[in-house]
Amino acid sequence: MNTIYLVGFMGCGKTSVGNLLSKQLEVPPYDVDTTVEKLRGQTIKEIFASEGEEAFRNYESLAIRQLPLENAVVMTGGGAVVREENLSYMKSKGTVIYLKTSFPILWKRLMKEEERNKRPILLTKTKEEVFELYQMRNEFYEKSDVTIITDHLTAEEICIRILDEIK
Ligand code: SKM
Repeated sequence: MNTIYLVGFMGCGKTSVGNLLSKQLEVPPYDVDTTVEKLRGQTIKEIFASEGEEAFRNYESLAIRQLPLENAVVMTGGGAVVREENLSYMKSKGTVIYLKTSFPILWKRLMKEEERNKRPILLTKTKEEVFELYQMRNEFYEKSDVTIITDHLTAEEICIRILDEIK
C-alpha cells in the first residue's frame, strides 16, 4: 500500500487517528513533528525559538521526504500543507486525508495547557488570529484526496471511514 498522509489543523486528531489506523493496517506510524525533533535534536518549541518558523518549515519539508513511501501512516504537522510543494509531493506519492474539524471543537482542545506548550504558534496568537489561520489553511487542506468531517466522531469511527475510502 502507498503511504497514507493525514493532514489537518492542530488538534484535529491526526496523532490518535494515525496511531490507531497504523495498528489496524499493521504498518508503522510516523509523526513528522517527531521526525523533525529527532533530526535536529531539539523540540519544535526550541526550533521556533532559536531559528524561527521558516527554518522549521524547511526541516519539516525535509522530514516529509525522508519518510517511507509505502506501508506507512504519516501524521503531518498542522502547517505542512501550506507549502504547496509538500501537498503535491504527498499526493503524488500516496493518499492525503484531511481530518476536518470545526473551529470551536479545535479551540476547546487547543486551550489545554499541555497543547499550548507543544505548539509555539498558539503562544503568540489570539483566538481571532488562530481562526484566520484555520480559514486560510482550510483552502490548502481541501485539496487533499479525501476529506473526513471528524466532528462528533471517535478515532475508531474516523478509521472506519478512512479504511472505507482507501479500499
Ligand atoms: O508542526 C507543529 C508546529 O507547532 C507548527 C504547527 C502549525 O503551524 O500548525 C503545528 C504543529 O504540528
